[in-house]
Amino acid sequence: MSLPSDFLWGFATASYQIEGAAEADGRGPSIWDTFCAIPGKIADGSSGAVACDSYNRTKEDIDLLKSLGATAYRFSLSWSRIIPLGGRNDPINQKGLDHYAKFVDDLLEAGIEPFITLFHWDLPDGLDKRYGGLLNREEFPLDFENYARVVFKAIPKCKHWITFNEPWCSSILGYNTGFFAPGHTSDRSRSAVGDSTREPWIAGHNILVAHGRAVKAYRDDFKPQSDGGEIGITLNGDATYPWDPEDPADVEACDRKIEFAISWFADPIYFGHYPESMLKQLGDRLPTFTPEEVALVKGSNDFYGMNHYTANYIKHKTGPPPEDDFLGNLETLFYNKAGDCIGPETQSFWLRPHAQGFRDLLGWLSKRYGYPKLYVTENGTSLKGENDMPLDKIVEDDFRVKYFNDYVNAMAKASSEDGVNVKGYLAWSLMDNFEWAEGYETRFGVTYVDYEHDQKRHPKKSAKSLKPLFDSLIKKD
Ligand code: GBH
Repeated sequence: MSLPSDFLWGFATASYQIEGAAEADGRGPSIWDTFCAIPGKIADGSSGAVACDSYNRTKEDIDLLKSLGATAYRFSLSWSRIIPLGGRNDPINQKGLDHYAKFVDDLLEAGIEPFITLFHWDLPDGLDKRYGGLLNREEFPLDFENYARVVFKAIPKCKHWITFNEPWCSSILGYNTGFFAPGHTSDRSRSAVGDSTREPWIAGHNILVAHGRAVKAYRDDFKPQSDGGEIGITLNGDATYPWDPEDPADVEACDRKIEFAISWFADPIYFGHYPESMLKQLGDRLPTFTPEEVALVKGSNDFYGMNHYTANYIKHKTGPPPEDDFLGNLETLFYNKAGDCIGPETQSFWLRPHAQGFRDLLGWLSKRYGYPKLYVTENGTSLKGENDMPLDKIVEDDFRVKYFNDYVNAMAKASSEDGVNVKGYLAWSLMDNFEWAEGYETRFGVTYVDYEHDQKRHPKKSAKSLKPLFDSLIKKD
């Protein structure tokens, strides 16, 4: 069991979750600044206004990465730091751009490969207000392409680009359940605007086209001079097992669940069309690709970015699904028919460790999409009750150590025994941070951040567990 000699590993974060400095150096607001200001949207009433203050602590963060032995770091850019109003005719904020260019220089100087995510959910609020943000089929892809070009030009030394993080979340949580910014939903007790039956599928479609435009721009005008630069999208998805393995309808629902989560985006990217199961259930609520859009989207991944955390048992539902269903007419469960539990509880209601699922899903994806080059761009866990423990207990996070150990070993088996072409792994997350609608109550970091005491960082046991693990698995040439 091993990983290839050129395998990169490290940690991941996202701009709104760690940077803070919300008004520094000319940054404009994002939809998350606006969303957090609405009472009731964030569990602890907090926001990313200060977060881990990483905007002002780049040296400290790079020193931390170095001390943990990381060879790669994935972070995202705040679009509204670079173009405060967001659009292609709006002014560029040179200070914001310089900040990220310097950060990349400093990472490279420290021997750490940067992986930049262009969009980790923090859309400039100006674009949401101006034309409905992700819902605008004409404007949004053009503005995203422009933003991407500005960044490609300013940061030529970065060789690994991720266009969008988890478009499923932006679409479903942003426009169906309304749990995430901008909070649209059909539920009028929670939002004055939204159509859960249509908007998520429109947002998803426009993200795909925007991704395609940015990839074309990179390949046409930047990749040739980049000495091996590459670009792809990051998709999230959980592993699935039938609730009743004897029931063919449950077995089929397992694939359908992954299709509604992952293939919604990956099928257009690899095959040029939406999955049959989605067309069947959603009909004309799923937008149709124009030939120009297909040309942009099909074949637009240099690598597949995989975010993965957990697994579910899947039970099919009978009868027609409600119009706002986004799972594929099925239930996701933690217990199967025989009463087996998928994994232990964590602080996140949706997350139960089940490492075999990682290996199985790596295999499923590789088979469906022709064994593409793949980076695991996020994997990690929260820990039940961690936030309420004393610091000396928090830093002894054996549960997280075991999670990483089991998941990384499962990945190494997929690599050496199942033909999976995985070339990198970024643990979520370098440090505790703003966990979106859950605020600061749920911690995913390998480093404890003391929000009461000047955001001081305390590495946990898990932080130091990854280097020996990868040292033992990566082949030496
Ligand atoms: C990642 O998403 C994010 O990229 C990262 O920013 C975040 O901090 C990290 O997870 C930890 O949460 O029952 O409808 O509310 C992980 C994938 C998909 C997990 C949506 C939570 C909630 C589904 N996420 N899921 S719902």
